[in-house]
Amino acid sequence: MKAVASEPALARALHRSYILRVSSDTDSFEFQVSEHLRLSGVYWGACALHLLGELQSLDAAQVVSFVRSCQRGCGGFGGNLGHDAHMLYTLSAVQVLALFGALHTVDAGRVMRYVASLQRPDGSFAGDEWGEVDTRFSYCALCCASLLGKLGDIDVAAAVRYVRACENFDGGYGCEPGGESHAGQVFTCVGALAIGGELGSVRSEELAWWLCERQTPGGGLNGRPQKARPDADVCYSWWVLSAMCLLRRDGWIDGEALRRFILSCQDEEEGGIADKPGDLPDVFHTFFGERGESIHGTDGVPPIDAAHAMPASVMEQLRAEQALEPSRTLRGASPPRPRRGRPSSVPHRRLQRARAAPRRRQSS
Ligand code: GRG
Repeated sequence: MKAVASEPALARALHRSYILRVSSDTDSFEFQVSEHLRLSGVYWGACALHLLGELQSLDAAQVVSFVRSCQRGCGGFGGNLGHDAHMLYTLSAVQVLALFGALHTVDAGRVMRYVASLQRPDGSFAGDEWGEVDTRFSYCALCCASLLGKLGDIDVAAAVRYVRACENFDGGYGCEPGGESHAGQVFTCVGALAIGGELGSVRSEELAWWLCERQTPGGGLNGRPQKARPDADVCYSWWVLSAMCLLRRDGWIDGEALRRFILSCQDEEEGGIADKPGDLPDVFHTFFGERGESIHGTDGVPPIDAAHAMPASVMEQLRAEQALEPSRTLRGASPPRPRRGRPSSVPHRRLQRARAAPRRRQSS
């Protein structure tokens, strides 16, 4: 009888061991070269373990204490002990504390004073005191404020106006007004608009077309048009899909082909997920690969809040706690939960036919 090849599946136990191994092997090359972004590494690793139902494998008290020691006098957090504060690591710190149910251990008002100090008159945010401006930092500011239940501490209307000014003719978004559309920036802008309560201002159809055209013949996703092949990278499973989820159009891509691509990037002997098939795995791509699985509801990975990039269960708990606080200033409800499956109005086959047909582009 012919042997039936076993279906590929997420190697959950191997990924758990991989994350724990690379987090504790402090002498490794990878650990040494990621010193400057340790706090984000902790977020990727802890969140990946949470999605595997294995957060308890980490020593919560040790992680929370490390995060708190990265806080600087200004209220923001650096990427590691003694490093300068930056918006990127301030968000990672807040996310890790939320994952461990330890947000109450920091003074939220102090963190928000740092975040608010980086908002400029045009509504944009700088990443740190040196002034680089990018829509990534707008997202970090809005996400931090939302997780801390303190959206009222920043000028949300101005922040949203700035993000909207970064929209391009193709429906995508860049890192500043006029900047090239890129899937990473699309995530930050759509996430920022969702948190700011202005998701309705997105040209959803145009943007969803641009996003679903990021799927390559191998099933993976790339970050922008006109890339040389092979250009798909596992991290775009998150940047693209989360934006599509928020727009409720995640069914416009072929989820099964994407799943096959993500699984083909797994190291099936040592664990971990790489950016592309055959490359060495790392924690960043392990985290984003799992998230792609989460959005499609496959391999038992639980749902994720696409706007806050946090497990949905953690967000539910946080919102329940904040609802009890009289000072809560969050405007409106949480953004829509990620949808599972494809919307019936645009079945995948119809989309493929539509892709093959010529279509009119909106001019700038
Ligand atoms: C909490 C999930 C989360 C994020 C925090 C930092 C941040 C907010 C978002 C970053 C969004 C972003 C810009 C992602 C893109 C990352 C990436 C793979 C960049 C590579 O850029 P290129 O130009 O890659 O080298 P391509 O693939 O376009 O050639």
